[in-house]
Amino acid sequence: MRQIVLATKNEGKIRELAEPLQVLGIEVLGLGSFPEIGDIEENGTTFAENAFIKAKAVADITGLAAVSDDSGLEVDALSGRPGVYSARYANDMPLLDGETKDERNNRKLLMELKSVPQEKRKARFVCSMAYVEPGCPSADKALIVHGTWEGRILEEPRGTDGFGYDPVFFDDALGISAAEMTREQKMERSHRGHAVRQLLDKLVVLLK
Ligand code: ITT
Repeated sequence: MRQIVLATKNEGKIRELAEPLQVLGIEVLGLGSFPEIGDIEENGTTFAENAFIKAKAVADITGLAAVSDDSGLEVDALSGRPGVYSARYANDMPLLDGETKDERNNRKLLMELKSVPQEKRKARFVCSMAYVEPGCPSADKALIVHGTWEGRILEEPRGTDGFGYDPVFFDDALGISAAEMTREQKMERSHRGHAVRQLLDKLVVLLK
């Protein structure tokens, strides 16, 4: 069976990505199988660059093809921030007692948008996903796909499922937050769902 390494440490992404890739008859290995892989510096300026950097690093170290996901939230009222810095957005603020990093990001976001009215709270999730084989010389030789998800930022978190910014991201079509969706509903609508379906379509052809 063909093996692919899922090049992410984010448990939320692993929950959403492992299954669709397995459907293709691929054995999906996590980074847990490769403790020698340390932190990979994401020093790209775009989601696509960072996705390539992560997948290439993992493919070259493991000798196996790797799939990565670089994603984040672009908020119109913040001129597209936090964007590629979404994971590190609130690192400048101390964690409150018992608070997770995701909760701190959401707290900062709601603070920054405090005086922004409903109609100006538009935002989108963006995802670039890369499939990279060992020794791949450059991003233009890799398989890179993209997905987006339009929505708006709530005034209070809603829901307990999902991860990251899901509790503050509202989907107008379903009338619920991303953290109130089942995994299936979220994958149907989300940036990651759109990207992974494109990736699967292309992989079916490539791996034939
Ligand atoms: P890896 O680099 O190990 O994959 P990461 O969490 O650092 O994990 P990114 O650099 O891509 O991943 O940062 C993505 C940020 O955007 C992070 O804060 C996520 O919580 C958030 N994010 C991405 N997709 C999301 C989703 O579907 N729902 C909520 N938040 C999401």
